[in-house]
Amino acid sequence: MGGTGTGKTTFANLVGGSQHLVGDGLESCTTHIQSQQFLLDDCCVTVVDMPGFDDTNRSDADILNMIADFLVAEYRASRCLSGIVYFHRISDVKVGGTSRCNLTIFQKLCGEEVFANVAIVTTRWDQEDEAVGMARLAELKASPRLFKSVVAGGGSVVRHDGSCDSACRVLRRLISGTPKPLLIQREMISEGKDVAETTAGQEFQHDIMQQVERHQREMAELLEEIEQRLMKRRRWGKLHGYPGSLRNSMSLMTVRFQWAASGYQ
Ligand SMILES: Nc1nc2c(ncn2[C@@H]2O[C@H](COP(=O)(O)OP(=O)(O)O)[C@@H](O)[C@H]2O)c(=O)[nH]1
Ligand SMILES: [Mg+2]
Repeated sequence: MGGTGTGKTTFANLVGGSQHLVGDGLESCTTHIQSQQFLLDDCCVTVVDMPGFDDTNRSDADILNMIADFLVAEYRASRCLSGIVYFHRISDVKVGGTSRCNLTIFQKLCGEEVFANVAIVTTRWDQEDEAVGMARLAELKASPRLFKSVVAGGGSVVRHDGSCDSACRVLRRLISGTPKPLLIQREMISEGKDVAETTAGQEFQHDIMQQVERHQREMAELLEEIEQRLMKRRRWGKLHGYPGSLRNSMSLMTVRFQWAASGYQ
């Protein structure tokens, strides 16, 4: 799992030897969950490649539903994941809202009990100065809002140099662990929750509502500024009806935005 363009499919192709499309352009390219099986040290391994949450063509809600459906079907078939790999580009200068949100939902999807089976794989070391990359890695590991809880829960943060050896090292460590159900699997199957009621689903809705509130605040500020500028104008008489209609269309936009956001509930 991980954001779009972090190198998930490249990694899966490298270890599994398949030719799934990697995204060379600006748009996301993995639209469905794709898996492949291969032998690693005489052990039959299945790698599952997920689309990223910040997909170009599908909403985050669609992606979360898709991942949840897959995990539920696996758990019903008595299969648990031995390991979960989260990809992150070390070359990212900042960890913006989208990356942070991806990581939080990932953590809520897994649950702390499974962190020991998590490997956070950092990619694109070839595009970063060694010292800068190492300093950034240390910061990511120490930051409570980023990798710290996974590390504290026994997960590893590894550096992937793009080689098959490096990718196989990640997998060897994970397949030696004990497969455990993820939090979302326990919540949906043992507790009978709907995806929106799970910890990951709740986090997701919380993020959406925060975005709605931020947009509402920005719109209110913009409206205030427009109204003040209009008030200053001498031609006020001519424009008399304008602020009211502007306010109406902004209210309508807010309602539409909330309606779109509530589509997930
Ligand atoms: N320079 C560099 N490019 C990479 C690395 N890993 C992946 N890529 C490139 O990043 C792009 C997106 O990779 P992809 O595997 O499709 O990412 P996904 O969206 O996470 O599946 C492709 O052009 C890859 O060749 C890496 O370690 N270094
Ligand atoms: Mg992909």
